[in-house]
Amino acid sequence: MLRWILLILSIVLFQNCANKKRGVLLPLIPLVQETSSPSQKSSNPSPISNTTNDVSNTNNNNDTPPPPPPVLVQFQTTSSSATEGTDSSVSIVVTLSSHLDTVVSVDYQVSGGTASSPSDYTLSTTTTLTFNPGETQKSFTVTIIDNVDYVPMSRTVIFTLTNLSPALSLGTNSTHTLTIHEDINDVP
Ligand SMILES: [Ca+2]
Ligand SMILES: [Ca+2]
Repeated sequence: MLRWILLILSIVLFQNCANKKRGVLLPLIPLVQETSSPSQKSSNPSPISNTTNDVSNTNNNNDTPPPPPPVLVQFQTTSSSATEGTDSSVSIVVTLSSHLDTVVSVDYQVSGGTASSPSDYTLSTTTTLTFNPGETQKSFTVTIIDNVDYVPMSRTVIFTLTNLSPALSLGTNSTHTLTIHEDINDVP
């Protein structure tokens, strides 16, 4: 009977020892797996981070280019002159700083001066200058009137530009002064 008891105790002790060993060994498996998986994770993420960097770099490279400088519209010169009785007309030139691919326009108008219309000068009824694609220069004509009145001084006509197309900006030569000298034949 004692032998049976000792035998059973031995079996129980052996199983406990075996269970304890399993208890130690079994956790080794997940530990090994966890140890190996981070190394795999650490080796794989690098391309991802590089890809992210590449994307950011690509975004920087694809930034929209800066807008082109504005196209300036202005008078070619700020002044001109004509003599009544000698010059029948004067051509005043308006320019663009560079050509465009679209049609743009600007209006010219009289904004001041001492000359009178129609006794001293006349203008075309159309005061819009239209620049077709590729054009950078337009002009308008001022007709000088040969009257019989004598004015002991020169007269002026001041022109300005208005109603610019959105693609245009006003340049430095934003006004033009035409001086009309008196006709010596009108001197009394
Ligand atoms: Ca005259
Ligand atoms: Ca006159």
